[in-house]
Amino acid sequence: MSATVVIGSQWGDEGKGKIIDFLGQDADVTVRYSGGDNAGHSLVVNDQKLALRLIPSGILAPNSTCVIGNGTVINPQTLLDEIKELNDVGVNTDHLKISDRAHIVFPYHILQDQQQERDRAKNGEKIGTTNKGIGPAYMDKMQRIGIRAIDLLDAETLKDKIEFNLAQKKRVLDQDLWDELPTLEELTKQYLEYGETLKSCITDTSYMIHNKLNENKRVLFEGAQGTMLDIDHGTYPFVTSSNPTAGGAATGAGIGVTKIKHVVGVCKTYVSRVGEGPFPTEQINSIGDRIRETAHEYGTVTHRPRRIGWFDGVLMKYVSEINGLTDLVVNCLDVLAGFDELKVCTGYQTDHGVINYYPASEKELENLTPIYETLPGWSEDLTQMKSYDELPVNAKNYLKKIEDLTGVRVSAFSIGPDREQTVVLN
Ligand code: 2SA
Ligand code: MG
Repeated sequence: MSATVVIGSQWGDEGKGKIIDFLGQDADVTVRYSGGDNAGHSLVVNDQKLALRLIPSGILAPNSTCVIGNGTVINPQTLLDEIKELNDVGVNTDHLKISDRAHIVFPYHILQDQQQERDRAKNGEKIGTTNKGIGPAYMDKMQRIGIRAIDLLDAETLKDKIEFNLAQKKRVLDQDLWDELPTLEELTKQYLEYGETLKSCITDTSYMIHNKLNENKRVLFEGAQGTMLDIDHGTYPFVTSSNPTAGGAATGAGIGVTKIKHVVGVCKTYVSRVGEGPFPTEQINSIGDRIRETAHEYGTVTHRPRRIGWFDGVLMKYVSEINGLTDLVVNCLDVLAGFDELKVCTGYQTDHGVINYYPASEKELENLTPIYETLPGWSEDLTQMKSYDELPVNAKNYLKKIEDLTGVRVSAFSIGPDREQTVVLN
């Protein structure tokens, strides 16, 4: 019996998809447990680039079972588009299962997302959401008015629930947004059709995962987004509305925390963030621009340019504790080649002294100054290297520094986007 959780240890886009793809080769079950189509895992397989939003990357392993767990919010149209996209390139999706308890995203959630961003913009406090209706879908879940996958299979229940929800939404949407909504009849018809199409995948996935664990199968939980976007532990309110952290795997898939044996944190050698919110080590200068262009740091889903900053040891220590990391995978070591000097943040200077924890206060986060340690860079191209031993000494030292700052063992690093460009350390 072994369950591993892979989580993003920054603000998303750490390259989790690649590592999950790598680990997923051995997994019997792969599970998404949080978020919705605001996530985006890009994978390169046989020179083919695939962008998955809802479906676990493990879908590519033909013998695994793929689960979209109860902790997610599912936009059925996105899911069906994704299934088609995979089928079109010859990937079989028959092994995909959706939790009957997962919540469903409706068009009014997307409009409500727009409404909230519009309202917040008036105070200059936009979150910069992905505009997929994620926050409002989770709001409805918490408000106990959400519509779950199981409801798509019962016409009467579905219609009643949509009717109730439309009455609620009428109170919160501006007229122009309300006018964009389909009618009760149109929505019911459309979502019943989704239910009909997805019927064979909708099941009690928690029960399924339990059975697999009891059969000693290997289960891999695929984190979406990143720890710093967690609703509880991230840079609130500039966060997403779910728990991408490791604990979210237990609630978002319906398994006991004692089943989780390994928690793998994925990070980059630098930090990136999309959307608004605090980012202590951000580099709005030629350093940030250079890394963004070298590493093509643009969003998979929204194509927004990502904000870039130096590696933040304070943040990463916090992240390793919040998740109980057992391993760290460091991506994008190749990207830093050619810098004379590299900086890593080792503490925060505040007006009440130096701190080495991640503060909750938005004001404190805005006003602090990172304290950097400077390390010598390397000029060698790392992309073709096959082992740790081949690395230039300064690259080795950089990895060692990451281990020292986080207190977590680096068990693999990557030097490019391909599956072969991952080096596992023993
Ligand atoms: P939302 O739409 O309510 O979840 O947005 C709230 C904030 O969370 C940020 N956010 C993300 N940031 C980075 N990556 C995300 N997802 C993809 C990924 C993105 C991609 O997992 O790789 O590659 O295009 C993601 N999802 C949400 C968002 O920017 C807001 O700051
Ligand atoms: Mg991404």
